[in-house]
Amino acid sequence: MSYLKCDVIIIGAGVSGIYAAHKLSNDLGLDVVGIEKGSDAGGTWYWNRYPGVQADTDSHVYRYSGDPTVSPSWDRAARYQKGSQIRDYLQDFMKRQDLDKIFHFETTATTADFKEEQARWEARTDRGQTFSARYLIGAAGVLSKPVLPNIPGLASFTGQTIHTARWPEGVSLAGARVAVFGTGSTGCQLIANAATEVEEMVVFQRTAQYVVPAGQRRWTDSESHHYEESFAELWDAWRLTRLACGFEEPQTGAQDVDEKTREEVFENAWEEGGGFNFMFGTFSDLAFNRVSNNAAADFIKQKINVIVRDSDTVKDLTPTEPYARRPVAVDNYYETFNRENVSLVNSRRNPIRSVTPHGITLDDGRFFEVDVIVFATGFEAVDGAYRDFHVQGREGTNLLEHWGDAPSSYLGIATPKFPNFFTVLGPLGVFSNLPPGIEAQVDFIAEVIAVADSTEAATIEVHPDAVNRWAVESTEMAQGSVFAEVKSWIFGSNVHTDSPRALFYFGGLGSYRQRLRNEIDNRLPSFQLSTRSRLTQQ
Ligand code: NA7
Repeated sequence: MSYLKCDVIIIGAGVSGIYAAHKLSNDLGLDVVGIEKGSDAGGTWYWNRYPGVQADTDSHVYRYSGDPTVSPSWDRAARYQKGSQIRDYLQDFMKRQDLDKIFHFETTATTADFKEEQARWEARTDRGQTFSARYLIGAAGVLSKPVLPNIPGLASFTGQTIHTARWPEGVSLAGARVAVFGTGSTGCQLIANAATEVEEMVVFQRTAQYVVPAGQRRWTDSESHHYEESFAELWDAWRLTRLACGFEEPQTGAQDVDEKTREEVFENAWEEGGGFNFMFGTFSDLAFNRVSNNAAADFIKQKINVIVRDSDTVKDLTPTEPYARRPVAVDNYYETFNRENVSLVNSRRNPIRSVTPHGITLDDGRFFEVDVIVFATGFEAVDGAYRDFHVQGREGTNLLEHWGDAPSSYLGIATPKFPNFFTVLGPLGVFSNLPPGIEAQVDFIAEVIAVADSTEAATIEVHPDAVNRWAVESTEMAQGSVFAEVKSWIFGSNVHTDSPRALFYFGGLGSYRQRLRNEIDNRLPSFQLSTRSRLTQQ
C-alpha cells in the first residue's frame, strides 16, 4: 500500500501518454506520474505484435513532429515502419526525454475518484497504490479494448487461440494450419503476410472490405532528402490539412471531372498505394457524396475481378456496402486468395455451426482442422478504454454511465462533471492521422493546465452547453457522411450494434486546431475556472 501526491496522473504510455508526459513534465515542469498496464511503453504498438503489423501512414507523419531524431531501428528509407520499429521509436523517445522514470509499468489503474473537498483526483491501481493529483489525463487509447466473438464450442478448442492485439511474444504461424476471423486493417495485414509461411489458412469473412495496396517502398534519395531537410516546414503545412497524412488533399470532387480522368486518378492512386491516399487524396468528396463514393467502390471492385482467379472467391471478396470504413491498405491482399494454401469462407452465406476440439464446422457440414485460431476481430473503440477503469467525477458521477449511448466530450477532451480531467482521443475527437491529432489535443491540454495554474484555480470544468453544441455539430457532420451508412468501429456499431453513435469529429484537423486556438486566444470561454484558491484548500 502506498500513497503518493503529484500534480498529474497519466493513464497509458502509448503515443498519447508519452507525449502528454513530455509536455507536462518537461515543458511545464509538473510532477507527473504515469500508469501503464504493459511492461513497457508503446500502447497500440506494444500490444499489437501480429505477423505483418505495420503503420499504413507514411513514416514522416507517423512520429512526433517536434522530434527530428529517430531510433536506431527506424528505417529512414522505408515508406512505412513496422510495428516493432514504431515501438522502438516510442520507447527510445521516452528514454531520450527522460520520461521512463515517470511511468509505473505492469500496473493497471482500476479507479479514479474526484475528491471534491480537496479538488484532487485519487487513482488506485491493482498493485495497491493510491496516487493523488490535481489533474488526471486519460490517454488509454482509442482502440485498446479487444473484442472477442462468442462462437459456440470455442472453449472446447484444444489448439491455440490468439487475439491479434494480445499476440504472445515469439509466437509464429510458420507451418501451422490457421483460421483467421476478421478482415479489417488488422486481419488483412495478417492474412497477406502470414499466408506465405503457414501450411494452410482459412479466412472466415463476415463482411467484405475494400482493400487497396499499401505501396510499401523505399524512398528515393531525393525524397528522403526532401523530408529530412524540410521536416518542420512540411509539418506546418500537414497540420492544416484535414487528415494530416502527409499528402496534398484535393479540392476537386469526383463528379467534377470526366470518367476518363476519374479512372486515371484512381489508377494512379492504386499504383501509388495507401488507403487514406485513395479515399482522401484522389477527390475531395468520396466520404460525403454517395455517387463519388460509388465510383471509387466500382474501381476497386473491378480490381478484385481482375486480380482474383476463382470466380466464387471474387464474388465473396466483392463488397456490397459503400466504401465507408476506415480505409484498409495492404500489399498483395487480393493476390493472397490465389494461393493454393489459402481459402475463403463467406460466413454470412455459410455460418459457423461450432468450434470443436480440433477445428471449425460450418452449417453446411464442412470441417476445417486447424492448429491456431486468430481473432482479428477489432476493438470497442473510444469509450471501450474506460470499461475496466472506473472514473468517478462530481457527485459520484460514473464516466461511462454519463457518456451512455451517445458518448460526448468537448473536442474529445473535456467532459462536464469531470473537472481537471482531460481525455486524449475521447469521444468526438478529431478523425485524422493519429499522431498529429494527438499532438493537437495534448498541446491544448497543456495550455489549459497552464492557464488554470496561472490563475491558481482549484478546478477547471467544461460548460455543458459547449459539449452539447460540439456534439450536435460533430454528430450532424458524421451522420452526413457516407461512413454513417455502414456498421464499423468508427460509429461503435461493431459492438453497440443497435445503438451506433458518432465518435469522431469529421471536420478535419485544420479546422479542429482552429477551434482549439480560438479557445486559448479567448481565454477558454467554454470552460469554467473555480475562483477558490487551491492553496487555501490544502
Ligand atoms: P476492425 O476494423 O473492427 O475489423 C474487425 C473485423 O472482425 C471485421 O472484419 C469484422 O467483421 C470481424 N468480426 C468481428 N466480430 C466477428 C465475429 N463474431 N465473427 C466474424 N468476424 C467478426 O478491427 P481491426 O483490428 O482490423 O482494425 C481496427 C483499427 O486498428 C483499424 O481500423 C486501424 O485504425 C487500426 P464485420 O465487418 O463486423 O462484419
